[in-house]
Amino acid sequence: MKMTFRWYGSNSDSVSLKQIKQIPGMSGLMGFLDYKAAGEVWTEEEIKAYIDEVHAAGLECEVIESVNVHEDIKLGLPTRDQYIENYRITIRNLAKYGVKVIVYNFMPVLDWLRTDLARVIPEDGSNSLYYDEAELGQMTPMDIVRRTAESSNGFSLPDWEPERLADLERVMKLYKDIDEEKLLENYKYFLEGIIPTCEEVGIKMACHPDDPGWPIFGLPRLAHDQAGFDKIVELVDSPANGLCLCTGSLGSNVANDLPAIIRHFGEMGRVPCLHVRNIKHLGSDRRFRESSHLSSDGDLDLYEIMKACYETCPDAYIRPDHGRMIWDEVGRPGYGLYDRALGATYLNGLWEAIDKNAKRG
Ligand SMILES: [Mn+2]
Repeated sequence: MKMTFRWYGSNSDSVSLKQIKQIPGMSGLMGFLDYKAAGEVWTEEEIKAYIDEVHAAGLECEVIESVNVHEDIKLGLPTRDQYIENYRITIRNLAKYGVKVIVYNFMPVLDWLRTDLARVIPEDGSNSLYYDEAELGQMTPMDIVRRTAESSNGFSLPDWEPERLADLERVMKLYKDIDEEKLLENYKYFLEGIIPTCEEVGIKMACHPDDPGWPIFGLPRLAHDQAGFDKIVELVDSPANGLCLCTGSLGSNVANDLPAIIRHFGEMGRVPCLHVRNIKHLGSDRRFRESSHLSSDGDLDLYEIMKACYETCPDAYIRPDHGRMIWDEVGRPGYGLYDRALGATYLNGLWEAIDKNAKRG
């Protein structure tokens, strides 16, 4: 296991590489060029500049999260071939600088979604990301985009880039005739286009789950339970066609048994990386907040999750996912320093205990 941290670059992150380096046990980043639009080639110069800076801070950058998939690929439009070719060039360029895993998702139009980015947790006065399906039901997609942009403390949010969402209504209409089956077909075409390149250069793709873990606004979604992921890993039968199991995203759906899902795909050799965080359901199965990582603060058993990882995918990259905002920190919602650092330390502690126990037999 390698413990990593998400970082957006020195121009757009409230957290510095020096601070990340000082978190105990931190091996490196899940890095990101946040200025690249979906479909654009990531040039060697851009990648080199970013990774040189990370290396200079004494950290690795073996995971990139994310290289976004252009909407035309998901829609299966004729222009997809050019975007797939661009994606292949990006894969090759990243491999040249030591990248081993690329996280991505195949969610139509809207990525992760919350109805409140700073919901105060009454018990301790911290705040965290919050979701209420009933509240979302009162909103249009444009409402949620506006609200998300307005409450992000001035930081750009991953996958909520204004350019990408500017023609939201037009793109939503294009999905009218696309059901799950058609989306899966378009997904297969994409994977068949890129997986041979990944195999050639030694990169693994890692599909991030839908968040929350069910379809929203009538858009089809494929990646939110074991059955859905079974279909995805079968699309192209290769270890390079892998998953980024995100416990918070999958955990939003109360039917998901996280340790069992990790074991299932871990044993298949399809889990190159995980996001590990906790979530607390609030009286209804579609109303939840993100809690601290500690098992007893939420609904997920982080000990069983880390144990499943230790036993079935011990070489995976892990990062603490979103954290709460604590100690009056101001930063990108979900991506402050303090609570994620506490999360990493807790996960490292669980890992050490599991490891020592296993070695004592
Ligand atoms: Mn995640």
